Amino acid sequence: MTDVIDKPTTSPISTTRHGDVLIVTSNNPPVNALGAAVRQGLVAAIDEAEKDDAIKAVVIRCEGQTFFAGADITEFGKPPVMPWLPSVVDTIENCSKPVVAAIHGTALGGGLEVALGSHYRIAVPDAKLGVPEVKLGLLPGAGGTQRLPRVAGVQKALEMVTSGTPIGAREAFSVGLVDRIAEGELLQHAVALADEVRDIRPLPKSSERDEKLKEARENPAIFDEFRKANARKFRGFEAPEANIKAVEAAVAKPYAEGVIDERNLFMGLMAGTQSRAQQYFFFAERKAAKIENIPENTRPRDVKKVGVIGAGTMGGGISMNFLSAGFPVTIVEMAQEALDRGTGVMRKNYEATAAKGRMTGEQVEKAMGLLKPTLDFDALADCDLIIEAVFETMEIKKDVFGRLDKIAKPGAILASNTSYLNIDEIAASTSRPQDVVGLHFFSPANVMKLLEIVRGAKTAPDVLVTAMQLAKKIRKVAVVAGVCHGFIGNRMLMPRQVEATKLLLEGATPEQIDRVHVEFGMPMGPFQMADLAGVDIGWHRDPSRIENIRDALCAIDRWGQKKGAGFYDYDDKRRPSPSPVVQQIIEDFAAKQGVTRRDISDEEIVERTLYTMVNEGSKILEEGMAQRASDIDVVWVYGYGWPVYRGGPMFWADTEGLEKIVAGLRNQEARMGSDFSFSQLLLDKAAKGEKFSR
Ligand code: 3H9
Repeated sequence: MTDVIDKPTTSPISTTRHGDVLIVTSNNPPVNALGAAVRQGLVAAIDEAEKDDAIKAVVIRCEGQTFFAGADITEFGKPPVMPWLPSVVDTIENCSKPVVAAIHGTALGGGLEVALGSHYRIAVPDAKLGVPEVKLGLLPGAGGTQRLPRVAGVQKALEMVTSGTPIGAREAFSVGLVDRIAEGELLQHAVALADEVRDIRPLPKSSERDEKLKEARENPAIFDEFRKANARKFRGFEAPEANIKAVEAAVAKPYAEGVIDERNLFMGLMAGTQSRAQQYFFFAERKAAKIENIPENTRPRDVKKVGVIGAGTMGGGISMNFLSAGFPVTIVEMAQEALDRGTGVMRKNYEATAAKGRMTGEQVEKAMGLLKPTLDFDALADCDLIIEAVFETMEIKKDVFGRLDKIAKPGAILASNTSYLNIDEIAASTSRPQDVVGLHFFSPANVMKLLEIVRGAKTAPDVLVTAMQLAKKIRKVAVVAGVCHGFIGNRMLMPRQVEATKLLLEGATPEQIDRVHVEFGMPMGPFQMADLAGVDIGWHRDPSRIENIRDALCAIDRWGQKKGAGFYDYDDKRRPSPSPVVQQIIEDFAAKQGVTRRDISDEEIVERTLYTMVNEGSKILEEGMAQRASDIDVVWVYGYGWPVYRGGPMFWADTEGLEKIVAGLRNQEARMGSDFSFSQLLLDKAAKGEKFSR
């Protein structure tokens, strides 16, 4: 198309003309966030269209990878700069000439609100539209909660605002959120649409529509039904309820009043700790991808083929990640039976995903077709990345790496999935320690988003960069950890476990400790987790050797949910109930060890299980085992279900106040005895009034 450039501009918003259509283009990389300059530019562009009689219609579009991806989150918490987004969207809607939003990439949050303010929306087929504010602890605050239900219907709006998950352009078209799909060149189609509608009056304004509100007006019970159906998902979060209330206002009140409710609810969320935590976490996740102390422009190695050693639960899950991302995987086992069992489980997992409609049969076959199961270790010779997922014993790992050293091609990355062991020691059993790295997946490895990349003393920079890039390809969130026992996540789990077990002896029950953790927002407490994972994990398998409560449970077959009994009793639907047997075992142990049982307060549980984790996190940080405090938070949110509305353990400690954490730990210091020692960094930061997060 030939356009006449009207005026050069340093603003991210420029205007050009195509006939009598004014094309307004945003160029604000990387994601066209709606920062102050963009907002000012948009208002100026609409003003330009209003003032010029020759202009009959307007198209708003973006350069780069995406349509506006929302408000500029970096502006949150800073003094507001006018015009604010709600009035920009109103200005667009009130334009006396039709405005067409031309959407590619992702129209998210404020971006979708700009599109909703426009009179028409046209999108390319692979565009995505959504309101992810809820993930930042917010709601769409530029009229989105009021316009979206009017345009897409109340039910769809409720789903979108509370899940934050975007929908594809075709679905958006089917619910009326998009008026047209542009098959071909977007701008051309957008201008054609603008031409087509230039004379249609009155202009269709989203805020004035209400035919899609009728059903909910007649049946307001849908809101409580929606709340009930999603109660589990929303547990602990403030933003979903505020989003529902805002949509409820859209239905119950005239638009002008509904937007006031939206504003008040938005401000309430913005002032709260949860939204601060969730916004912090948004950036934490992105920061985690940045690897420190490596030369800039380090190029990744080429990885086309992946090898996995071990077809057990971990090896199978790890392989599935790569198969799903289109990598051929060679999986090696020692016995045919184990190999068949492993590949059978992988197929079953894929088929279960397909049964839920999240994969097609064709995709299942495609993924399984990329798998090469074999008993021949030498078949790994042509793999670019080989991940070992064998038994967690140093001797076995060393043996595997020694063998790999002999057969792997030069430059192949040799990775261990160890969850505790020393990567440097493993690397030393090869002649190429620079190629060795830890890739610690979390179980179930095909589901859990977290990947700890363990950086050995000699791991080459390009190996780290490759691992980080691969993590993205297999849709994991990766965090770099140093070599220490348990790395970041499991290392912090240890003090929690030690104190939780001691608390049992001192008078707490598994139910009380788990309740405190669940009320805090964790998906489950330490004993529920033990029952789920298996109480027998790491057990010495000698029923006559009973040294602690776990040994005692294992000796009588209480291995957890899989045996119908662990710290809890389970019925045939796996519903837990407190176990008198376990209670007796605990009391007997306490008596044997001379521990006087007493009432334990919930506060003590928090101080001894959660504050100790913060202390351990601080040690990890001061030893340089994590690159930054926010990486520790990413590990805990993605690896262990720490509630994201508390930001992660280190951010949470900041919100509690580090002085309070130190005081709480001092309260418990004597009881914790030699199991506990203070992190100097924590003490120093508390004394100086500093925080972990900056
Ligand atoms: C909102 O709209 C509120 C309104 O309703 C009401 C207001 C009154 N702002 O993710 P990536 C940065 S709330 C500032 O790696 P991708 C990001 O930090 C907003 N910066 O790329 C990163 O920086 P760096 C609702 C942002 O291709 C870089 O861009 N919208 C923003 O994997 C690349 O990001 C959202 O919540 C932003 N809004 O994914 C959408 N977005 O390179 C949030 C990104 O320095 N964004 N950055 O690390 C996303 O979901 C993804 O970024 C997106 C691209 C899918 C767009």
